[in-house]
Amino acid sequence: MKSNQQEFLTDQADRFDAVIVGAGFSGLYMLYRLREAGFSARIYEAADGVGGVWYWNRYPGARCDSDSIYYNYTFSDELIKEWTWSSRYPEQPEILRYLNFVADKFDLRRDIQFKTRITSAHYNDGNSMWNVLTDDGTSVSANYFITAVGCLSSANIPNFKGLNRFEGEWYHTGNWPHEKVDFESKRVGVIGTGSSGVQSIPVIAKEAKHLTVFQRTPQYSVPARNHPYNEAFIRETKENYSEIKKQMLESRVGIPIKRNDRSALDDTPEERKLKFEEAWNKGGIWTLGAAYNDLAINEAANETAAEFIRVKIKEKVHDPEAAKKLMPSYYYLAKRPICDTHYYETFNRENVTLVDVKESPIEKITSKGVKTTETEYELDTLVFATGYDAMTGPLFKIDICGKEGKALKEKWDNGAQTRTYLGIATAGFPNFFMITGPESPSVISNMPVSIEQHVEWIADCLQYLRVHNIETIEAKTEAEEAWSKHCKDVADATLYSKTESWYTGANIAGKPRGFLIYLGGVDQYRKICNDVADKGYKGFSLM
Ligand code: FAD
Ligand code: N01
Repeated sequence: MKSNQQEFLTDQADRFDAVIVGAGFSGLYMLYRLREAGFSARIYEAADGVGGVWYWNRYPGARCDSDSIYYNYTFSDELIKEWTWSSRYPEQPEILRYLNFVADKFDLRRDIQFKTRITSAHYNDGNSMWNVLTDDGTSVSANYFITAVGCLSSANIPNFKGLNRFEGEWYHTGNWPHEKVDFESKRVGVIGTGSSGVQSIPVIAKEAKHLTVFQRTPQYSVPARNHPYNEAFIRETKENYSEIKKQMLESRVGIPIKRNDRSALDDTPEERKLKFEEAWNKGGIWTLGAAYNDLAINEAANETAAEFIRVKIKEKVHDPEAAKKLMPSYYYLAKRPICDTHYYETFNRENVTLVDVKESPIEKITSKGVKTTETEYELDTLVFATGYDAMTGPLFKIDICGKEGKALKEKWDNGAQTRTYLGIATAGFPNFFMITGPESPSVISNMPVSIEQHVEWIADCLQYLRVHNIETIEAKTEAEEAWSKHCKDVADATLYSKTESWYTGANIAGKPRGFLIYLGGVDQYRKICNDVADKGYKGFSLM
């Protein structure tokens, strides 16, 4: 007897207008738009549920750091009316509930195949179709291959010697068990102090017998100032959402924050302190960076904000040695900004030890714990908050081959030569679209805004092709060369590309360096994409 899945694949659906990979924010909306436009589409999702990041990241303290009223879909007025966020930065379960609510409301599940990983997608030059293979060996074909794989879905577990010998339990924040992990009376180690570490460390510290934090690079973190939303605020937000949406679209990062159009160096130290204090008191990741217009481009201006935060760390952390270790020196904003709830204060707890692994690097994992060049830390549980092989990582996990069998990984020279047109398409790969692909604003924006823009652009494009009877669309090499150069020029005018981070690939051993994010702002980027479409998809070959 055939299983339900086999029946489905052989009997009805081995050919689609579009195959979409991933059922997070991106894939769900892509499916919705394509269905609305009358295309047949199917999502393949490795997890057994929708949600993407919010399905996988169940670690203690996981929550968004975009204000929730902006960290949602805006395409449906009905959805805005029906869903109410509890607080400024809700926790992971609430965001996952939201995405499940969306999937149910728009009846999306019937076109999603869960627990299925896409392993390869090969373009067939003969019939201009994509042949897509899943990890259960099933093959399907589609006119369009659309990746909604996320920028941060390929977990990075550093290749420490000896991990297989560790006798305790270990977890990566981005692949957290569904059951509660019990830290009570445990000696816990957390490696990594990026956003995931900074969110989880204060929560784990409260529960664990002892927590050892292994820090390689200290971070600038500002207070989140999370709080419940009150009824009046919710009512006002819902009533004015069309105006709020307009402001989101017109902003640089997809969140309506007014940037002070003044250099930090034009104010006196006293005036600057007032401005920074005001932002610090508002909290959140975007406010301090918007206090002046040159913090991300001018070293001296940047240092004023960096020093402001360092002074705050010194004030919060009682032990001067620990405070010193926690003070960052890289350019503020050039690594992904972070906000926290009592992160620095956690290092005042008796049961927390901070280990600087730049000073004494981790040599290996032993059966008992973590051995640095100085000492061995015995642990029952080890948490890897070590981030992701971002941007290209999830794409390279799929064997994607374009015209004449050329692999994406080969074309991009393992990432060293990543070239895209608008971050959506790449030459040599007809009818292939990437949602929030490399060289789009993606991770330096409030992502749902960028996701909606990409999805709508792609859906409009497919309708244009259908109306004009066009079989294939492919980025021109000269268009992508120009776009990649533009991205690089914009990044090189800032401090971002001068700082080692996961933005540049520096967090992954052996990964080629490059800055794969468009920094021109989501407002500007939208205009460019619309202009390309308005000019009959300028920069693309249509056949
Ligand atoms: P994802 O949510 O990553 O979904 C991709 C899906 O594709 C996953 O479910 C994955 O299983 C699936 N997939 C990947 N490869 C395959 C394959 N080969 N076969 C089948 N399935 C596959 N951004 C913000 O703007 N604000 C925030 O506050 C914010 N908070 C974040 C918090 C955390 C902990 C993390 C990790 C990221 C956060 N982000 C935030 C960034 C986040 O990536 C985006 O906001 C958004 O969730 C991305 O949605 P997505 O659908 O594009 O990708
Ligand atoms: O990962 P990260 P993350 N030895 O790469 C350290 C989003 N997000 O999961 O800085 C020792 O930022 C590494 O050290 P260093 C958000 O976009 C959002 O925390 O490379 N340490 C760093 O400290 C975010 O930026 C939220 O020197 C090692 C840490 O591990 C992105 O996801 C929450 C190491 C990794 O930090 C990624 O965040 C969570 C090694 N070999 C995530 N390798 C929100 O709040 C790495 N490290 C919304």
